[in-house]
Amino acid sequence: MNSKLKIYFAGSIRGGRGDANLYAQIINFLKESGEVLTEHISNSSLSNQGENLNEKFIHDRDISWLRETDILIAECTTPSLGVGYEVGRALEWDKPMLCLYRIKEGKNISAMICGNQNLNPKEYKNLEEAKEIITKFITEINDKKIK
Ligand code: 6IA
Repeated sequence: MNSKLKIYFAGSIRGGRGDANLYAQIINFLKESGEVLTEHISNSSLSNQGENLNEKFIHDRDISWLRETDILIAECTTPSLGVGYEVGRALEWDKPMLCLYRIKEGKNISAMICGNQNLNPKEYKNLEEAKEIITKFITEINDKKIK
């Protein structure tokens, strides 16, 4: 029997919370396909200062989730050092990943993300399009798991 797909969703916290609602919608959609380890990223009460948790605790917990996850889905429109770091670590560990981004005034996706095909960078315009891209990606992952 297949175990539930573990999904690490990465999105900006201290980099800015402008897309927090969108993260929530993406996470809700991802929950139909597996277990989202990082559900707190959509928490609307999480400001760009975050929770008052011990920072080492947050780092170590997130890295251990990243280590155990089956896939990483990063929303990269709002530039975030943390998201960039997670993408880099996940790449080293050969985690299948999808880096979603929108072209938005005032936000320019880094060439270090959209210039590396191994990160699977995908531009999208709206939630519906993001869902289509995610569905295609997760279907491919599940097909590989079955084979
Ligand atoms: O640099 P950023 O804060 O934008 O980095 C965001 C990314 O780092 C997310 O994808 C998270 O996985 C991770 N991350 C950063 N801060 C937190 C956090 N609380 N809780 C969980 N994951 C986090 C922030 C508390 C802190 C501000 C005291």
